[in-house]
Amino acid sequence: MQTHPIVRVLCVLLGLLIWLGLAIPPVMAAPADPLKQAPIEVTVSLGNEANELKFGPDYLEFQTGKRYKLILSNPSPQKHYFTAKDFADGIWTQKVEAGRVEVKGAIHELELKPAAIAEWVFIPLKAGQYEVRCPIPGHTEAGMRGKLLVQ
Ligand SMILES: [Cu+2]
Repeated sequence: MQTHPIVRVLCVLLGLLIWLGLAIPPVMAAPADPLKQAPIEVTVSLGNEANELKFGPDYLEFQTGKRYKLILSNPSPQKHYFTAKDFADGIWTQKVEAGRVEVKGAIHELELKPAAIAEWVFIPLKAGQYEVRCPIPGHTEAGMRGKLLVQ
């Protein structure tokens, strides 16, 4: 008994549709995991070799949802702080790495002794304009302050 030509055509079309369905990857890809984003590196120095009381640079911009690695260094001959409490309240800190130590959890303030380097990895969550300063007596007043803008 012969199969009707229409049936054969329909079978070929059905096979083609099934094959296409398997061959086409899902259109909706999962959103990128922010934790898997390569961090955007931002470097700030606390003071400088000439012992000037300032941050370099003293203005930084961030975007919510992006992953950052803020590299803090102190090239000056005295200790300094990076104090940005409101900024720190609006970010999610993944970790702070300094030397062979990694600290996890909320961080509000870092103290860097001369020649120290610390890396702060975080994702900004809340837009706003924040202040960073060094609260050692006289330092903020002398110019050790900066602005942090989160867009
Ligand atoms: Cu200072």
